[in-house]
Order: sequence, then structure tokens, then C-alpha cells
Amino acid sequence: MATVLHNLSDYDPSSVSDASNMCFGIVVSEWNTEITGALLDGAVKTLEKYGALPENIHVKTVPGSFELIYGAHQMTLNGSYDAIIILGSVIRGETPHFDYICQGVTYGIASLNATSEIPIIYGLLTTDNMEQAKDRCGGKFGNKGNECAIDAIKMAKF
Ligand code: DLZ
Repeated sequence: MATVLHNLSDYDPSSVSDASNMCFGIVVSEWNTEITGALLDGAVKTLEKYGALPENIHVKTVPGSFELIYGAHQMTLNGSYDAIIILGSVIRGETPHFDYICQGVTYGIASLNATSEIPIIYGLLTTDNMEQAKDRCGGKFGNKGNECAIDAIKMAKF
């Protein structure tokens, strides 16, 4: 998580393994595409920076963040991934949808992580407004997509 003391794009490069033999699945939500597109860009560039081959990074889109659970589950069944990343952006509105979606995705992905053989990295931005989301997809707090890619490489190695 981004804090005053922690930028999402900061990490110790010496702690990251070579990813040239790894295969990654990314599920990305179409809601708030401006945000999720930037998250995806950050994730893919960081995976490639550590050697992942473009043909070993498979991206699938789903309509909204709630569908990230199904998308990630389908990717776990595929069996050919070393790690899976979910990317979404939920922005608080004036309906309870925000809380339901955030909780649903969080529990869904946590449950998959506890039962599947493949680690799933949680790249869901949950913000009060669009500005906070922009700050976290390449803005002043870095890019959650970078962070997810580094976490995916570390968990694939684990
Ligand atoms: C319905 C909804 C709302 C209100 N807000 C968001 C959002 O901010 N971000 C997001 O990714 N998806 C949102 N959705 C759509 C739900 O995630 C889901 O796609 C629909 O409820 C259909 O299952």
C-alpha cells in the first residue's frame, strides 16, 4: 500500500529474481480503464524488465473488478502460470457497491490464494476518488502495477 513513507514503485532490485523462465497471467478489469490500463502497462513493463518474455505474459480482460475472481480462478485451472496478477480499480461512489465489490474481490482472491497451487497477486486499487487512483497508477505514489509485478516474480520463486 502507498503511504507517505512507501512509494508503490520502490523495491530493492537485488531481491528480484530473473523471470526469463517464468509465465504470468494477468486479469484486468475494464471498469475505470484509464486507471487499469496504466496499472497493466506498469505490470507488463516491470515483468519484462526482469526478463519475462512477452509471449509468456498472458493478459485477459473482464468487465469489472467483481469478475476478477472468476478470471483468476479460470487462470489457475489452466495450470501453466507461475503467478497470476489481478488488476482493478474501484472508486467510491454514493452507493454501497464500493464496499460490496471491494469485500467480494478481497475475500474471493484470498480464498483462491488459500486453495490454489498458483499465487495470485492482489492489484485492486480501492480509492475515494479518481485523483487518488491516478496517484497510484503512475502518479506521485508510484504504480501499483509495478509493485504487483515484483510481488508476482517473488511469489513465483517462492
Ligand atoms: C457496478 C460497479 C460499480 C458501481 N463500480 C465499479 C468500480 O468502481 N470498479 C469496478 O471495477 N467495477 C465496478 N462495478 C462493476 C462490478 O465490478 C461488476 O462488474 C458488476 O457488478 C457485474 O458483476
